[in-house]
Amino acid sequence: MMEPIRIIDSHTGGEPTRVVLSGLPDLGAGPLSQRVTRWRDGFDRYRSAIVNEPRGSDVIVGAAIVSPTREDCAAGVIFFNNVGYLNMCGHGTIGLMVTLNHLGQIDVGEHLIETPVGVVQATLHNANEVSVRNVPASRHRKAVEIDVPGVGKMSGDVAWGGNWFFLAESPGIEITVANQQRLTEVSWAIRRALDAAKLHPADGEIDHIELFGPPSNPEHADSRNFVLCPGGAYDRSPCGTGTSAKVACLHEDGRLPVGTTWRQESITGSVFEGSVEIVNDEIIPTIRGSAFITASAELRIDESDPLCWGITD
Ligand code: PYC
Repeated sequence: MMEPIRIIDSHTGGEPTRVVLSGLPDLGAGPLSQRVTRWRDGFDRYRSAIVNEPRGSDVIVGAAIVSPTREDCAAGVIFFNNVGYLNMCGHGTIGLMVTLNHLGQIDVGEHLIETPVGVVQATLHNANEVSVRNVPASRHRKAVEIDVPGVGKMSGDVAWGGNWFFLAESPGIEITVANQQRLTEVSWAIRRALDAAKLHPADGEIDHIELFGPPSNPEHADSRNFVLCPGGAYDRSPCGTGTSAKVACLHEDGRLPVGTTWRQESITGSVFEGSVEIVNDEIIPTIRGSAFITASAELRIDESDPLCWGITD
């Protein structure tokens, strides 16, 4: 039997994070982006074993703790999901911080976390609440017109918030869990339209679609969103990198001055607060949300089990 994989599960505003504490093959040293490549090329079945069925589901985001390259970082982290690896993950960083505190590895206060796209500054406010001062966010293209089969012409922004997003108003579909199937179909159609229009930036793929509608209660939130993740699951949280991309666009439109707060509600009703700072002409978003521990376990990989590496296509 192989060494078990130790995990702690949490959810951030409804979106699960599975923090991996041990049991992964050695990914070597060096920049985290290189370690992602080594993992993808040499050991991808571990990703599948950890997050895919029968142990996981399409919704789970994995967060493997790795040694940081910088001594001032509390941890390095590689995020992954049912289809691959994420650059950065906001809800996952909140889950990671709450998990590290649960393990007694960090206290309330500021900590640096290294991700494959840069170092983020995370503040643990108490056992559950975390702010993440993210990597710089920016709008790449404003009001891009695309023709979406079955929907018609849509206009939206392409923006980076640690992952690439297409952000648009929902085309007349109310953002409710009851409508998640239709929202998913439309968001896939948008992804295909972005492919057809060759709108992807040179250094990445727009693999997250974010649709907006009115909040359930304007006293509690400014907007409600639906976010389709790369592997087809929708984010149960307001999406940390998606909220970062949103606040960057709002700031560039003059709708979110420095010092003000945007309250982004998710399809499940959970809320992240977002704000921006300007440093060296770059927009630095901060998002704040809460996570709760849900489980602590050892995953067993028994190679006599034909599905021990997860169910894949
Ligand atoms: O919170 O940044 C996020 C995120 C990305 C994918 C799922 N959640």
